[in-house]
Amino acid sequence: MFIDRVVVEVRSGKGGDGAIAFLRDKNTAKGGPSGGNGGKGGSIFFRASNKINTLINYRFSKVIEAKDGEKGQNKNKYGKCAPDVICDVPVGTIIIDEKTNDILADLKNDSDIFMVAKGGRGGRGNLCFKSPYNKTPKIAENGHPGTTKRVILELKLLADVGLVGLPSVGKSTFLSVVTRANPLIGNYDFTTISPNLGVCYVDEYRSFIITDLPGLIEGASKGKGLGFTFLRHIERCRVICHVISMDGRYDPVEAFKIIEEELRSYNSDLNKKKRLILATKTDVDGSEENLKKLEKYINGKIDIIPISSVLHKNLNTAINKLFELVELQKTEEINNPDIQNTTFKKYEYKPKSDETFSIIKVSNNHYKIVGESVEKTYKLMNISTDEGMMRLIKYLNYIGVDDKLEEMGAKDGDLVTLCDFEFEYFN
Ligand SMILES: Nc1nc2c(ncn2[C@@H]2O[C@H](COP(=O)(O)OP(=O)(O)OP(=O)(O)O)[C@@H](O)[C@H]2O)c(=O)[nH]1
Ligand SMILES: [Mg+2]
Repeated sequence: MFIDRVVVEVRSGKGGDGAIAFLRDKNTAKGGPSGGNGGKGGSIFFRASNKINTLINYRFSKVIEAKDGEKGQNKNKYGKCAPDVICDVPVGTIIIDEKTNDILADLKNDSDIFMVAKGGRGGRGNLCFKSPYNKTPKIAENGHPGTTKRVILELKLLADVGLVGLPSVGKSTFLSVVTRANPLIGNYDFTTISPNLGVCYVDEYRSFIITDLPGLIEGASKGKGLGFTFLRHIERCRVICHVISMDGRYDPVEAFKIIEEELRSYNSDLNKKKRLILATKTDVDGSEENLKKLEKYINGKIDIIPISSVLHKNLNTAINKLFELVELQKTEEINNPDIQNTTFKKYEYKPKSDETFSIIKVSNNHYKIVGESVEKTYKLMNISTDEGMMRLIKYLNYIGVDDKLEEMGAKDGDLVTLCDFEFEYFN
């Protein structure tokens, strides 16, 4: 109905493994360690785009994968980083963690972007582990694994245009001729019992979404007929499109007044929405009179487009006009700061334990790890052996040192010290 919902699995890439290598050429027969770092795995992002309106593409590609980073090589050559994957979703998409039900991001504006799965960082090559204690380390880190998670993409506020009118005036028929929607159409009242949605293409690149709402009758705002449940959907539509039949069953001016009154009684804010009138069934005998009557009453205050869905008359004019109004409304939304307060829930750094360590920024490119617990653990490790060094690296990783350094803005190559041990930061 009004919620498009898909579940997708995202898998970011693993970081490339660091290399173990030693320089061996005719000038340096006994050269030192030269294993390069692995490349970063690709991350996955969701980006809001005004160019698309539905999540339909994600119904077919249920798994989104980024590539792994390449392995480090000898002569200190870094492995290549894998490209990030950016997936466009419609503006208004909410991203929810399937497991925890947490809202991870609410992409409200065009170009809002959210990293849903971070690529693993590359492992350090053995060159990084060279130290006075261990001049020829034969160790390298493996690349960090990527993240796999299942997320729900949910899109509310789908309809740009809501077709409103009395029953049997041709709302669903119009929807069916300007979109690929296949709503039930019938020569009896209340054929539509829940709204249908369709994407209306102005051309290859421009489109908007229309919904046919169940027919409204006098008293709908007080709960009469079917309309009440669906009146709230009109609140979410950008443009209200009155559908008034020229077939003479209802007086067109009365029909317009009834609908306006119901909208106003439901929520007076609906008055502010942009409107267009579609005068339908202009192929029926006597329709000219009704059209004239309506035009006289409206007196140019709202554009009236006479159409016939049966004869496909004037449909393009109606589509273009509706698109114009939707775009106008979107521009106003962009300029209105009230509508612009995008709230992101970002990845937050969560230390495994608060007391384990903290990091001090000593200078622009020097960070110091301090803390009773981390220093004590360090002293228990024998880093003159490859195994001991590896254990230390894994431990620092485990307690979240790398994440914290990243959060503090460390750059590749920055010096990080812990007591008398030093190493280079690498992300
Ligand atoms: N002659 C003529 N008949 C039309 C036209 N458009 C729709 N109809 C007919 O009008 C009747 C009602 O059409 P619907 O599209 O179901 O009307 P609706 O407004 O969606 O009705 P509810 O869902 O009941 O509110 C059907 O029999 C259609 O074939 C038109 O342009 N010309
Ligand atoms: Mg209908």
